[in-house]
Amino acid sequence: MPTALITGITGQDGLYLSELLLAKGYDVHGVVRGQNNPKRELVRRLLPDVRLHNGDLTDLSSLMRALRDSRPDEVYNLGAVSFVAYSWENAFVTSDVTAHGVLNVLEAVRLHEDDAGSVRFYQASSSEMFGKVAEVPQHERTLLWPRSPYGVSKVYGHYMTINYRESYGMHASSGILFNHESPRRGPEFVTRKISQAVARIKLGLQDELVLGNLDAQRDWGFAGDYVEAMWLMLQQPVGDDYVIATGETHSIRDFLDIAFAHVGIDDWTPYVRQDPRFMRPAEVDQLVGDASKARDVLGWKPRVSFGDLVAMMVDADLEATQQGW
Ligand code: NAP
Ligand code: G4F
Repeated sequence: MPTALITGITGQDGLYLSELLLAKGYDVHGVVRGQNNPKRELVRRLLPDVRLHNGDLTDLSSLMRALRDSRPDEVYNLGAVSFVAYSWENAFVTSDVTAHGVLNVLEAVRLHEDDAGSVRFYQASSSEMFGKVAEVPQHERTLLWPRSPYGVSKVYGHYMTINYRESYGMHASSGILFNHESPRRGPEFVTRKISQAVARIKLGLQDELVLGNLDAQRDWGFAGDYVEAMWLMLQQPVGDDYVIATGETHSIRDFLDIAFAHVGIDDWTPYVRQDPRFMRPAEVDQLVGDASKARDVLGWKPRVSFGDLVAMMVDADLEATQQGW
């Protein structure tokens, strides 16, 4: 039975990846931070077969201990301060976790490998690294021009992963994932903020949705499809970098159109107000990825369309709101 260790197991992708690996027969271990993290119970409830280890990306020895105790064949580094807006106000914490945390995991794997042999490593890189995009669509060799402390931190982790591959011959892969969403998406991200609000407006519990920039465009896919690409990368003979995206881009307005129409509201303008509070110091205006390398080498392609993703999220929030979850 192969063994996997996942940082960020309590997050959206950590939960989907755990389910995928358990279904494939893996022994799944996860790193959970904090002395009283409420998400620990969530993982225990949803995934009773996963084994949890205390650890923090900023604490090298805790990661070494998690590796020693789990003895993984594959390590997926999904942990991060992942909210771009938050990263301007907490740039040092973001750098500690999202940048230097990657170095800590790579070091822990390298030192562990000296004793235990080869371990395959996955780094959660991001389309946010493309920032002020140099070309459309973006691919693996597109210039990186990050526009936030989060984006800069991801560039550090990305190049550090490549550096460990080249310096130590490590089987290290970097997935440059474009935005991916699901009913498990954190409520701070725009898609979930919209799907929750649409459900509440439909049910008469809310009458206004306050947003920032409605014109930014994102290449949005379904998280369940994207974790499959992570696994596929680690099944290849050598580590490499892959863009994972749908190849379609949509604005926040497009998302609003479909989400409101799904509950029978054709004109959302009376419900939506823009507030400078939600505008960013620097914006990433348009992201759209070219995932042809992943299609050709990994045989990966997205399954869930943009329209189906929006509908899935709104339906899940309607049910959750009605059930009082
Ligand atoms: P998420 O839901 O925000 O999950 C982030 C995870 O990181 C959580 O489990 C969180 O734990 C953990 N974490 C935060 N600080 C930590 C620390 N100091 N030590 C250990 N763990 C820590 O993010 P996601 O959407 O699943 O994304 C997974 C990864 O992919 C992240 O690295 C993200 O930056 C990257 N990414 C995401 C997307 C996307 O569209 N979703 C696109 C590209 C790249 P707590 O629960 O304790 O907070
Ligand atoms: O949903 P967002 O916060 O996601 P963002 O910034 O694209 O970052 C996500 O995707 C990255 C991949 O490219 C990941 F690496 C990262 O970890 C995260 O998962 O914002 C999307 C867009 C932005 O242009 C933002 O300005 O929506 C715009 N927006 C407009 N109003 C808003 C809001 N975003 C949020 N969060 N809240 C608003 O009220």
